[in-house]
Amino acid sequence: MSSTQAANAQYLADYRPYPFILDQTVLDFALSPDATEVTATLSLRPREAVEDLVLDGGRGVELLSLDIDGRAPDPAHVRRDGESLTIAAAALPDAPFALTTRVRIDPSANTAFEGLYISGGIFCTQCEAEGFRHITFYPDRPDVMAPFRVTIRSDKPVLLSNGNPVAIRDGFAEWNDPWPKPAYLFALVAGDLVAVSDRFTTRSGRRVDLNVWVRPGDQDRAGFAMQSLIKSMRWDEDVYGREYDLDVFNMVAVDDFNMGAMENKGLNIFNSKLVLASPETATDADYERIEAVIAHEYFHNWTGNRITCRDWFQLCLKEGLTVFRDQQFTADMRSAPVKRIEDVHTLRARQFREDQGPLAHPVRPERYEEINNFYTATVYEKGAELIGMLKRLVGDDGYASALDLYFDRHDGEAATIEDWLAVFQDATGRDLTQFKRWYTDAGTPHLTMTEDWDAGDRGGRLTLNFTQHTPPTPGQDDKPPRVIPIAVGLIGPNGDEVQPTRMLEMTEARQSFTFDGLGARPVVSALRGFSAPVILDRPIDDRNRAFLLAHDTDPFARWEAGRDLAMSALMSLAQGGDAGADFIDAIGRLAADRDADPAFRALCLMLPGEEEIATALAARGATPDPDAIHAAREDLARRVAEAHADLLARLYDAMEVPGPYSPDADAAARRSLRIAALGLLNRIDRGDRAEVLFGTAGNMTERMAALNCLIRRGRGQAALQALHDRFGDNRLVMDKWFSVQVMAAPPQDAVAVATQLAARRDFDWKNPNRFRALLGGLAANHAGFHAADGSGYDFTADWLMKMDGANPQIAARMSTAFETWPRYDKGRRDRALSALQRIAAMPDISRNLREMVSRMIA
Ligand code: 0A1
Ligand code: ZN
Repeated sequence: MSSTQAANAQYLADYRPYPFILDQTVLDFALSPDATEVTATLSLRPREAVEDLVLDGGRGVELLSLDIDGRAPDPAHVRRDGESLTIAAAALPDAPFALTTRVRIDPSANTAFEGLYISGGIFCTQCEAEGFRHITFYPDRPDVMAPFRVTIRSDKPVLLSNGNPVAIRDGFAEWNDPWPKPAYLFALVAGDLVAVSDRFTTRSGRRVDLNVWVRPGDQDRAGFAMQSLIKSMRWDEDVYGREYDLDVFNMVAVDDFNMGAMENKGLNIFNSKLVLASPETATDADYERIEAVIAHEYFHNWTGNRITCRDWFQLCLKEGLTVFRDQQFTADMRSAPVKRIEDVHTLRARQFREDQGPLAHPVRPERYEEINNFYTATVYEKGAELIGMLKRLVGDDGYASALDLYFDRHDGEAATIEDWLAVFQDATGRDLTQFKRWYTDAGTPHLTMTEDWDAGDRGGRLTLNFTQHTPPTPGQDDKPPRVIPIAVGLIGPNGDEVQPTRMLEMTEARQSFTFDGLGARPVVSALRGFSAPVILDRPIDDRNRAFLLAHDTDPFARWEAGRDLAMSALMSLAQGGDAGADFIDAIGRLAADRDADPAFRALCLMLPGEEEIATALAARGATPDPDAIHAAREDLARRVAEAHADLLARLYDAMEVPGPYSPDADAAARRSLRIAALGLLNRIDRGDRAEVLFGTAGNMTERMAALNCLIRRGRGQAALQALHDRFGDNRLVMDKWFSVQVMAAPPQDAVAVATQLAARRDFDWKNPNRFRALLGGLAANHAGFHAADGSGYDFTADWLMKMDGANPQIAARMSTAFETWPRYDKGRRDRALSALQRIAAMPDISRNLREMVSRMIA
């Protein structure tokens, strides 16, 4: 790494409080698309002795005037570079003072969607993590918090900011946010918008006006978002005792947004795909995600806004906890076991994958160059797993009292992971020194379990022997043992549970646990509920896996047994062997089990994805062959379909949901089982069922499932045309139209399909959703992206380079398509590396993309 790169790095160890206290922020915006003027008055006072005052401020911020207590300082005391503005201590009073700056910015030129920009004619902002510095000069760091007063002048009809409205009239609005907040939670929206409105009364009787703001014409797709908000508000009161704290809560949907959504205080801004939904345009998965993300952003009001992060190294403090809370919420709204399985599935697909390669980092990183590169599965999803583990270790009551203490002790503060753990220690008396390693040490622990059975000892004694080992990750070679909660149950030979779930606490590198008085040897159900984010290796044969799939009382462990069976069949097929009959038999019995939740059966029927298989192979030290994996998976799916053709056909018919569409969990569960059956039958019915379904489906869930099947059978053209004819002017549906074609294309055609789509006029690549639809679609086509000739790598690299000039955040995020490159064969590795080197050599590469690529090729 060159010294210039190292000079850009930020280190946790370097933290120092800001030398000034900010008592109040007053902002005035005179909006104009290419020349917006921002006047900022900051009431500051020195924390101790007066030092130079350093304000963050990007290149696009043009300073028009600056004064201190109404007077311009000597210009010799004001220094500007590309990233900041410094006022020498000599120009500052040793007492409270007001600093006023006037700046000009150009929102219309902002294609990075960071700071103030325009999306479809709507002025909007995105300030996390460091976007505010593109709006004005400011101490843009989360531990500098202040109440905000904001005035907006604009001819747009709706003018919004954080907090409560003070005055709204034609061309003018004033907003007051009394809750001190860091700049990253600032927001402003100005546009031609209409609201779906409702009202909520908090349990202490505060009346809150709720608005979901959308473009005129989109109101009929905003009702579900409003209902999700109301459910979230009630749930946070019921479960965490947290009430909302302003008179209004506004949500806005915009089409151009780098991420999913943003928790700005009292003014959440959403990617429109996470607000707008109708049965005609959104799938069941979209509905579930909308409900979860709205909850997530709302929950941030307490975990993120009222208590924020001291610095960006502590990002997991708000994100891990808020993801955990939104997972709990979804579990309560829908099916808890199904939600747990889905979450583990996502964790493995995204976080285990990240942990396995060059981008692995701790849940709390200690160094970064560009913080936007750390909004990762590790910080979010693994961060949530750590909260779940803590809860398991201290129990539900311990968790509840720790959370109460957290809110009491840190309300209004910018906190750290040390503060978070101290709260648990103080509330429960438990020493969490070893647990902290989960935050500081990267990598997925590998856990092995062996069994010793002694029929003669103590009425039948079972000993479980565990070892833990975490492979090295970049910059961290040695990993001391962590505390691992391992939930274990035992199932007797007749299928009855002889030992209900017991939480074993492993703290050593190797450790054994015994169970006595068992009579006959039981089958061990281990890591129930996925009690820790580890990879468990145990010698178990397919017969016992099938036994667990049939009898385990823990739904996660049951699903996992089926997963293991499928993996074992796939590994065997991928290596030229045969598929074990156990999997095919067991899966048939489960599919036919009318007592089981249809959503659970659907999850069991879905074979592991190609990426997941590759990750599992790599974790075992093998080199995944994308083509062989693709072939093995197709082969197994066809065998399952052939073996269970009648059963699947019956399920497909029986799971039809009569009546008008409803996105509720039960209806969605039936559709998911129906679609899982369709996906398998599609292998043997030439796509005939899919064709009928596409023509008759009254909702987007079944329509997209059918389209996917048709493309896989090479007969998608007419359906694609029909979808385009009907929904060509709906951006969200067209995003699906782009992605499904690349994702479902036969691997050998994927790059050609992507190339052809990228040449279309409606491939509006600067729109993050459209770009992700196409490039993300290709990355999701495992064997297509990893085409042996390197064409997937080259296509992706070309587009990342182009995108980097417009929107570095999106380019950097999409570059993670390459994060697994070191695990493939030499030919692929060489081609991926040369694509990455080509990117690295780009003359004006952004800090975002440069950091990602240099970590990947380090
Ligand atoms: N805090 C938001 C996610 C978010 C992060 C960064 C953004 O811009 C770079 C935008 C949104 C959340 O967790 O929902
Ligand atoms: Zn969040």
